[in-house]
Amino acid sequence: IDNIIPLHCRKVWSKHQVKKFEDNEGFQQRFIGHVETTLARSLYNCDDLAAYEATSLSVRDNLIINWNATQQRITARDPKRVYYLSLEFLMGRALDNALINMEVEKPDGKGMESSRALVSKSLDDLGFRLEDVLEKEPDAALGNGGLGRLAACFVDSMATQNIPAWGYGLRYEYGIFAQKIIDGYQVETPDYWLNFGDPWEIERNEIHVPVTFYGYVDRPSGDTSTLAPSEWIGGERVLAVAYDFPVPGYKTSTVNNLRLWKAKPTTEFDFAKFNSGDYKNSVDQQQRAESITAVLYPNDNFNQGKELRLKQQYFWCAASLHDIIRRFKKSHKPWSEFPEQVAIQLNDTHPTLAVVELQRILVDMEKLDWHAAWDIVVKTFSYTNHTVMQEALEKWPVGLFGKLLPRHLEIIYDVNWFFLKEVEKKFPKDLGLLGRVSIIEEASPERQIRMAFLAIVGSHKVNGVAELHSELIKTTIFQDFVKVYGEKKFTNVTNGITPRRWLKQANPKLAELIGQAIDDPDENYLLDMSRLTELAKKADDPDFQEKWDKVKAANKVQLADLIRDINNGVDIIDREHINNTLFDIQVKRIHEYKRQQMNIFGVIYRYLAIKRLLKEGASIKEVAKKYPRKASIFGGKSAPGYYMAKLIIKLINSVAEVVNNDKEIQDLLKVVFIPDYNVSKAEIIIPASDLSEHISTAGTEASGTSNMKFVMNGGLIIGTVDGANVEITREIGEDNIFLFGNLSENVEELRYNHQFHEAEMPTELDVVLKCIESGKFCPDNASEFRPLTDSIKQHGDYYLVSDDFESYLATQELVDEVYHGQRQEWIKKSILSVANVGFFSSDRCIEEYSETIWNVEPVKPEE
Ligand code: GL2
Repeated sequence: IDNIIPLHCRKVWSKHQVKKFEDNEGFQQRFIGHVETTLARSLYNCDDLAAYEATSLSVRDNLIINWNATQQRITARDPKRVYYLSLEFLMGRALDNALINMEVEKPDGKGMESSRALVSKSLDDLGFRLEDVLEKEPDAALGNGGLGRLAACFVDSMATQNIPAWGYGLRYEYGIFAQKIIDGYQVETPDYWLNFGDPWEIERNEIHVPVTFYGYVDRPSGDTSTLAPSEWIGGERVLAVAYDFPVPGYKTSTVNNLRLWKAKPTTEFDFAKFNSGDYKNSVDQQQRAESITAVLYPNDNFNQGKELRLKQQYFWCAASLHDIIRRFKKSHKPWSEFPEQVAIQLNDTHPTLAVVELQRILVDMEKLDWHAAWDIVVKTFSYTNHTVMQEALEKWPVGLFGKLLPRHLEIIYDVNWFFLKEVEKKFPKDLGLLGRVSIIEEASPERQIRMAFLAIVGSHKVNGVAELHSELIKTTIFQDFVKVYGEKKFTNVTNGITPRRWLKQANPKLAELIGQAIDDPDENYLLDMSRLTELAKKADDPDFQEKWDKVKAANKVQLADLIRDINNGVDIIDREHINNTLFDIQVKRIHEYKRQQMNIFGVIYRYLAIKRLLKEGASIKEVAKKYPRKASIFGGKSAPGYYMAKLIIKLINSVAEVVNNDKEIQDLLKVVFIPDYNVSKAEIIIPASDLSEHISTAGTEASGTSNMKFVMNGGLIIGTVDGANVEITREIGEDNIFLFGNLSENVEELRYNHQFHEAEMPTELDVVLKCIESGKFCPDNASEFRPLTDSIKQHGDYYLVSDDFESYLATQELVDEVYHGQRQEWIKKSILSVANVGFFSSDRCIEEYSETIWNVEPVKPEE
């Protein structure tokens, strides 16, 4: 640089170097500057939305300064970098998170503190309330659920730990749909989150990558072997344009980058079409480019197999790899060192095409020998599996695939051929095995590409996301691969969550109380959550218990406010008894395997039991002894095409209608469905829970991450022995969790039995199902919920509701006893749970990935 830019120019530049704001004055100058110039507004028409934008732009300025420094530092040191490829990043809101993570100097000059107080005070002086300003930010909801939120937690932790890491994804114009509930039914409306623009994104029109689809393959050398360098003559070209989102770490000046791609038409114009008079069509075709990144597919744990989805995947992989390689080439190192410079993590199989694309680039463009290239590929990639459910595993019909990506299909066939040769060498004549592990499935009516198998073959490590799940993949879906590769290729990294968002941001009162209790008012423990164990000493202290309980009560009031708002200003939960009402919450995607149906059946059972006691002449007080106050709170979206899940939502709302309007039961039971569950609602809901439900059929939920969030906020769990519940139990102790139900090793047999024997209904469930079938909750259409009851009675009860229902109810009774009968015990359990939740910080995950999979080290800012 010194040689290129003359000294006098450098002097002028450095004289005017942009500085970060560090005090109220500095912030206010920035803020007003952005209002008056960037937004072209004035004091007189600056509303909360404009204030949100100006605040974000001002904070972003500071982040960009740190971002530049971080990127320069990394370029100078040129360490190994991590690239986290995820089709989903469920980021939620950015401003509050940035305020918490970004530090400014303390007013007394003695050290640093979070910038939140400074900005709050500055806004106050300018006539705005930070709370109102924060509320103006729409959620960046570019994900479906746990998988996308995990990616968001991971980028936070990577920045916090100064890992040189970038996230790569897609900039969907429409995130996950907004859910409305109309007459009890889910109605989807588009989430055009970019309506007012997004102050957090930096559009980089200068960074654009051409991406090709369709066309045919040519081998200019005349060599007919598909292993020879080939030329792919594409039929359609679009441009990938980069949009960057700064990702600030906590208590560090490191700011990493999340790069999302948007599809745009190329400026090339189809003159042939134009000249033939087809101007309109030639423009239309260009326009279609933008549809690639228009919308996030709203399926969670389900593979739909649509061509546009495959297009999204290739578009994103091609653009990201191009970017990664461009950066690698700057250091002029030989290709053999690529895996020492680059680690690419595949978040599920969605980015598996990147494996094939890298092989294509190395062989076709860089002219490396096939095997040398493949060696580099495998050392570069690693793959995280997030599910064992068949319906979620990605497969592509070879016809569709070959049409869109003809050269990639050839490469996959060749990769498979060499892989199967290796297998055959190890296990001669085991034809069955060859068929079972082949990347190409000989299915009818058409062959399919098994993306998970391709990801395994193309990676050096494969990990599951919780211990139980990582064991299960080895004994079920990937069993044969363990035989081929040995155990060592398969490992576990149990999921985690960022305590900055899920404790500090969502529950500032609890974060503060913890800081006081463990003598850490600066909240450094958020960087080392093992320090929470010091809380255990206070678990029996009545004063501390009272403070703890007060925080919970205040959070419950906030949730009650939210519920009142969605109910047109009318309270559903009795305000006077909030601290005496057990908030029992299940919020997550609606899925049969997650068993919201079992939860609502339990609610119906309770309701009927209360009614029966009243009918038998018991007083409400007597009934309350057996069935004390409870609010059953639900939230979550169903995939738009998932009939059963939508019916579950309707049932919950129909039950709510009956129960909440039944004067006779006098508020002993309330049922609430919170529409449009998203990250910012989660930040209000989770801190308010007494109990949360994680009740999937054993062996189906790979990990779950909301279970960790609830525990971190002092809620207790009722759950099955599934996913991360197992390790949560190990960490917090089995006395502090309410486990029930059959174990995963029994599931297969139970399912088998259901097929051949008349379903044996436990009496409790029988009563509930009969009540539903009677039309009690849908008098106008008595058979409405028949598919739900039939799936249990007639269709084999695949999710084993009938097998777990009795132990579920019994465990709920135990919950009531402890919550209402031994409140101090309850609070003690809550404190002890938080004391031992440290393991589930996503910082721990990133350390494990860095050490055991990526082999990367932090690049710390100079002190
Ligand atoms: C999921 C799993 O269902 C969930 O149990 C897990 O916690 C997350 C993150 O690992 O991944 N798999 C998946 O396909 N989705 C998930 O949320 N959508």
